[in-house]
Amino acid sequence: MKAINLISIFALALTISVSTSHTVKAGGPSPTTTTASLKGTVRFEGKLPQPKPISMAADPSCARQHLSPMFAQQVMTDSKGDLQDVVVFVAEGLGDRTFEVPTLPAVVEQKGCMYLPHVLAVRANQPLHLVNDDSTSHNIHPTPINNREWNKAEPPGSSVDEAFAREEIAIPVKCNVHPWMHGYIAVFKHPFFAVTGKDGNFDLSGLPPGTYTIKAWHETLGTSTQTITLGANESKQISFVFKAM
Ligand SMILES: [Cu+2]
Repeated sequence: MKAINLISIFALALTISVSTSHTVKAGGPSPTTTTASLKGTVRFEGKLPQPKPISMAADPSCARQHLSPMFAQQVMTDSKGDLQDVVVFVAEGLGDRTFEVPTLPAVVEQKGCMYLPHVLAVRANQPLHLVNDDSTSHNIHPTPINNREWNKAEPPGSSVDEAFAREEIAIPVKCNVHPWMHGYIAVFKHPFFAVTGKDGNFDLSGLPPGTYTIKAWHETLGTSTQTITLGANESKQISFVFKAM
């Protein structure tokens, strides 16, 4: 009798432990899970490509918003070579974890007949709010490969609400009215991504311990890849260097 009781207690304990580990796996890291920190910088080395001037003469309402000459926002660095607008992200290593999708919209402004930001990264199915701040009409026309293509007119002061359902790095976005207007939207199924600012820095902290493929994507310089292993509570720094082509 005693032995049977012990067996049933053991079986119950086993069931609990199996279902617990299953919950953790399916739900992603719980708040009590130890995480690792991964930070770094992206730099550009070599001779900068000649900046491509933009002429807004075709639409005087665009041209008069800029006092200085405008250039295409392609290879953007500071004086130290820190590279801006690079999407740094986890490409592999998260397994089948799933993550809650933010309900707060990501915003793209059309301002001065440019896309702000030039490169945006969002989550799949995260609301995307695209605003026209100009006194002229724009349209917004993403040309994805893995998502649904759409093309919407945006009269002055109007906005468009959309979302992309699937991961894609990165979707080109253009305005058919003003051919110099273009940007990119990178879409992720997890929260471990960053877009470098003027200082070229990125921060992918909060990663569960593990081995990851980290990629850095730039619109004209291509993609660079590194593999990194992070232990629990470990902090690591990595850097990416893009060279002149
Ligand atoms: Cu436009």
